[in-house]
Amino acid sequence: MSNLIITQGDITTFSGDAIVNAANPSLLGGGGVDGAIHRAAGPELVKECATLGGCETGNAKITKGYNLKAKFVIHTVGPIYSSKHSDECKLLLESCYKKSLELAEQNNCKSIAFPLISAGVYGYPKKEALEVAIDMIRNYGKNLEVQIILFDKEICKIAQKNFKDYWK
Ligand code: AR6
Repeated sequence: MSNLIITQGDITTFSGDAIVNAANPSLLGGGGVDGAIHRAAGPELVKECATLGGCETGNAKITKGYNLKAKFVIHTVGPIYSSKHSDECKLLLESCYKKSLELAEQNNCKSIAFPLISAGVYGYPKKEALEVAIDMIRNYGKNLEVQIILFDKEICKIAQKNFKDYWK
């Protein structure tokens, strides 16, 4: 049995130790999964985020989960995809997963859920984004129960077709 499952759903309903947010460098909220997480967590979340001094691309910062079922939110900032700089984008996306998993372990998390970072507004190719997520979680998330929670039907189809061993 793997400690990783890929499933369809809304990450804001995850009840476990931590959910990861695909944030922007301000950490002050936005659209997509970021907007959904802030709406579900309530206004205390942005207040704590405002004390963190932002976050660089490829890095991650942790807050409490407030009204969410998850204890923590780990905010990470994925790269804005550019095909001219695809190698650099990949390194930055890898770093998002590594830093997020490290923060989860440092905070004694046992379970964590990820959205598909950078695969929405930031334009990272969806299949490649899934490959990076799976590789990094397999390498750095060995002590955690991990879910990748997909929202977008097109990405679900890609996952079912290419990564069916993890699909649930
Ligand atoms: N649960 C799980 N996944 C979701 C949810 C949800 N409730 N809502 C959307 N997604 P995006 P990015 C998926 O655009 O590409 C924000 O404005 C979505 O279908 O949220 O990293 C930030 O503030 C997609 O597959 O994040 C930044 O400015 C995935 O989450 C910027 O967007 C990521 O899409 C970050 O862009």
